[in-house]
Amino acid sequence: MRFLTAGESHGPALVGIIEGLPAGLKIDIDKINEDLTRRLAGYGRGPRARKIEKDRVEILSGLWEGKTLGSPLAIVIENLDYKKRGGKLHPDWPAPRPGHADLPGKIRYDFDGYAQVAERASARTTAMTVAVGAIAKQLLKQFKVEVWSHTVSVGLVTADVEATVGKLRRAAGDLRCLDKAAEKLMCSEIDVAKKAGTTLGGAFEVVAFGLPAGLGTYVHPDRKLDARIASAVVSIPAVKAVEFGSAIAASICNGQIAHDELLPDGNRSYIRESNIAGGLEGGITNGENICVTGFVKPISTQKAGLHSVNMKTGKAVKADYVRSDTCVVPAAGVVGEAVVAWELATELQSVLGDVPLKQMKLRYRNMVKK
Ligand code: EPS
Repeated sequence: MRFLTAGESHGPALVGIIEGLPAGLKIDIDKINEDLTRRLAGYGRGPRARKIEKDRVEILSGLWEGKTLGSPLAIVIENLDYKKRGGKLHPDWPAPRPGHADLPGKIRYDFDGYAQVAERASARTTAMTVAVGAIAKQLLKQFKVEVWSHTVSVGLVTADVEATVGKLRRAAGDLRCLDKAAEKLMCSEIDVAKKAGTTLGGAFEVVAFGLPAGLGTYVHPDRKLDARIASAVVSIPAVKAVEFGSAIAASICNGQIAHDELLPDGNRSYIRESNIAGGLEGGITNGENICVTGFVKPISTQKAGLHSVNMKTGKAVKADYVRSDTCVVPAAGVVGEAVVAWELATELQSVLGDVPLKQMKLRYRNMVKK
């Protein structure tokens, strides 16, 4: 399976093509739209996500009576902001925003402005990532695999939670944080940051439940499932670091307490009482939940502005501001679910083969029996 997306932030639409989905998968459009709505939500989102965009997918090909044909799925999400502005190009600005792709992007593509960079470098494009991931989730659901996320921290406030599938399915609220006392504090921190004209980062955790042991491989670096998931999570705009399980804490422990030891289960097999590795050992699933945390920097567009240079006059200025979000951590978590789901679904298909869903399920039954 593979996918491509296209579309600019202020263009008419975002477009996606998924190629290689198995035939016979019933696609629930409402479920895709639910994820799109979850991505637009969250305390600290800016005026465009809150008031202008109402993301909905239209699927133009690849379906027959709601089920996949095995042919490419063409997906469209309209940018309502485009209509609102009458299709006018977004005006350019003279001083690049430090932290954004503005400056390196202009150098890379030899543009004469920054708007041309920001159109595609915008996190707006993650709406299509979420639509593609929502379809991957529907494929995984056929194998009883579920992928969810929650907000772990915003600024200095960290949640104290154990994320279970039941809790995560129901995770709602302003920031999709499972620790409601921490969520309240996070919202206050966002208010303070907004008032100061600045932004806040944080962390989200994505958890995949129900995966069998043995997916992925150690035989080549680019095929290691942890490496692929890490790459996918870091591809999300503003995500600058990734952690599997409790890797950061483990890095300061000695080897006696940094691993998930095996205990006999009384049935010639084993159990584990911890998941420090986050469900992956040697680039292969070990049967525990996959737990991956994405660390989000505070977004660079901010009202108070950062020191920059007006490249037309050479003068010191503050970077321009039009509108933006104050905090995007919960939205990034929904994108995290999408990219993790995609990696897991493609891995599962590569193991089970490019066959219709019915056959995939038969093969899966044999695989998990062993
Ligand atoms: C974004 C800048 C803002 C955000 C946008 C991401 O858009 P604009 O420049 O039009 O104000 O609103 O996020 C979304 C619209 C979205 O759907 O997530 C950026 O520069 O990344």
